[in-house]
Amino acid sequence: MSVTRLQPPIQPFYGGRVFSGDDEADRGTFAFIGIPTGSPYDAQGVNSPAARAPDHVRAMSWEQECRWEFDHYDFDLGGSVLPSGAVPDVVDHGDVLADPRDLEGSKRFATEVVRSALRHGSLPLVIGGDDSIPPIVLRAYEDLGPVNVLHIDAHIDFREQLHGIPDGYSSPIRRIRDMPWVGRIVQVGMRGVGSARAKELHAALEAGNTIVPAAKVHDEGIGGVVELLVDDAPWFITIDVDGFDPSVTPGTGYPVPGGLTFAHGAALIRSIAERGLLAGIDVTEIYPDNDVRGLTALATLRFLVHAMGFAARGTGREDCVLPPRWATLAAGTPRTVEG
Ligand SMILES: [Mn+2]
Repeated sequence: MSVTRLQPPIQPFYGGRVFSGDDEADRGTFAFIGIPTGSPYDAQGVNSPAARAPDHVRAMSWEQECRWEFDHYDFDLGGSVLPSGAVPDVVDHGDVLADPRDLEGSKRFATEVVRSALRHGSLPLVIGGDDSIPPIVLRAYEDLGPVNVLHIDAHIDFREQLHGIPDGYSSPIRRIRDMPWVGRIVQVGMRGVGSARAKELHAALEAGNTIVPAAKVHDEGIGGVVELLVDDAPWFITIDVDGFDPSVTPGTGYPVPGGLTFAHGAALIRSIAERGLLAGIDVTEIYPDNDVRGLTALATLRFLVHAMGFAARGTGREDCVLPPRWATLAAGTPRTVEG
């Protein structure tokens, strides 16, 4: 019998509600989900340094944003988090605590948690865990597709397998590429030793992925990448924090100099969300023990705030910010805005 379970949060993200299991009560606009364990390469990886990331981000949300002053002017958003000044309706589902004796079952459970959030009409905001969790998350979109994927990372993560394991943190984009409901994949931020040999790079290009090295963004600006995101099917954004410069996100396992800036990341999130096309977002490879003054949690928090704020502006709704074509597919009828 599996002991996989949801561990309720002590400090729910952004001062939100704790997932209750009651269908009506759990219909939040935003669903915060911690997935500390994915597909580890060894026993230590079950409880990797990144496993403590969800609480690290939750704590930063209380320190920075949860002073019950949600009507403050946010210069990044051009207003309060939600245009009305209302408090964002966040349901924190807690963390999926894996059963080390049944990792496959734990992964299926984690996918089910994301699927349930989508069925409740909520936009998933997922924190890993190491970079093996994106395929676990994307599997929840099977019935909703097509969905495009924007991948921000120093590494292309396109290994067919490593140590005999096909879905570890070196392979998430390969596994996502296998999913028939995934459309375009744009990968941004690659540099250094990109977690791949030349043959993996060629495989990713042959599979149709677009790869934009970090140096190209520094040379030519982020505008060229924004133009690659023209496809109007919804986009899921998967972030390995090592895609950003270590000065932005120092708390990670594999820092690489020359990464994307905070402004680059913000521009990418905004371009998708303000068109009403944000399908969800995950952030992986946050190592709280390596963090410096919480900067990594802070950058992550701000990216999530941008995602919430621009998704609300992009869809014109504050109660259900899923891409409009999906909002009606979610179970039940999206609640109407009051007042
Ligand atoms: Mn990486």
